[in-house]
Amino acid sequence: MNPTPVSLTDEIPSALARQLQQAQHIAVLTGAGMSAESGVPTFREAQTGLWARYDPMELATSAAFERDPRRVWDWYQWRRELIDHSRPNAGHHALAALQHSCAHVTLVTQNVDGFHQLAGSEPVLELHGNIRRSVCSRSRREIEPDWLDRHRDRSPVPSPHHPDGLARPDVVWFGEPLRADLLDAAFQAAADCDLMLVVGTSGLVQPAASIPVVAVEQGGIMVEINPTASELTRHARWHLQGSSAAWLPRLVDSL
Ligand code: BV8
Repeated sequence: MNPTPVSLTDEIPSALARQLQQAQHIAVLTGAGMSAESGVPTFREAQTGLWARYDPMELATSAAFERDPRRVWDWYQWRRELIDHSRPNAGHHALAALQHSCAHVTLVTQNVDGFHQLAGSEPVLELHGNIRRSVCSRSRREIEPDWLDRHRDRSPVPSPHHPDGLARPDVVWFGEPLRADLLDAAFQAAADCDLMLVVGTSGLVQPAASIPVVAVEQGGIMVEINPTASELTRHARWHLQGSSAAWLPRLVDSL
């Protein structure tokens, strides 16, 4: 399929507006591009500062954590700091408004920053976890923030739940399985929806990137929001070229 490109200076095509208005079940998959305008670098943009020389794909693995827990823990502390000083943007707020105004919206995210919830979205299927939570590296039991506070001058931080455990972020690292219940719910939404919004993702990371393909294979219409083409663009009926913070408020206002 060759998607119809729509630029921010174009009117929203009437056929697209109609498909949005008539959709009974809208599924949404968001990626790191969703938070770009909140000042959080996407996964594939060069990292800034002291982390510029590290590849996130290398650091976001259990092997990296076993090899050098201090470096991986410090990287996540740096990202948490960045996220704590950032806020959800107009795109996050538009999706929250969509979820509250439309009967059936399933929001699935690959992001770990919690911005969808901060903007008021609920429920959010966080396929890759949430960087704001920490768990024991051995038992995977959640570690309370006050324990981390009491040990904030240590890196790595010992776990209170296991003598050999360390605190690790509650995220899914490369090579780790996603929570089956969340993944099943995401694929079920793709199988049921009549329209799937795919926002700010390169479509490179699996199995998340297969979710929109299921939607299209069952007859759903895929609408992509991304300034550039991605691995998923070829499945899209419409490619809204531009940022999510600009496009999402426009789309939601048109409903
Ligand atoms: C697993 C948490 C199995 C950590 C992340 C096939 C099937 C299954 C697995 C695989 C497979 N093929 C390969 C694999 C392995 C691997 C994988 O996908 N590798 C890829 C890279 C080749 N997958 C896994 O390892 C997964 N695990 O399947 O396990 C298993 C089963 C049983 C037992 C054991 C194992 C786990 C994947 C999850 C990894 N964790 N995050 C952390 O964050 O630290 S993924 C990470 O990348 C982030 O969550 C991020 O969201 C995600 C995806 O990237 P994107 O969101 O797309 O971001 P990206 O930077 O790539 O792109 C940004 C886009 O935004 C761009 O297109 C850009 O144009 C656009 N953009 C920029 N600005 C804007 C914008 N868009 C809109 N507005 C803007 N302003």
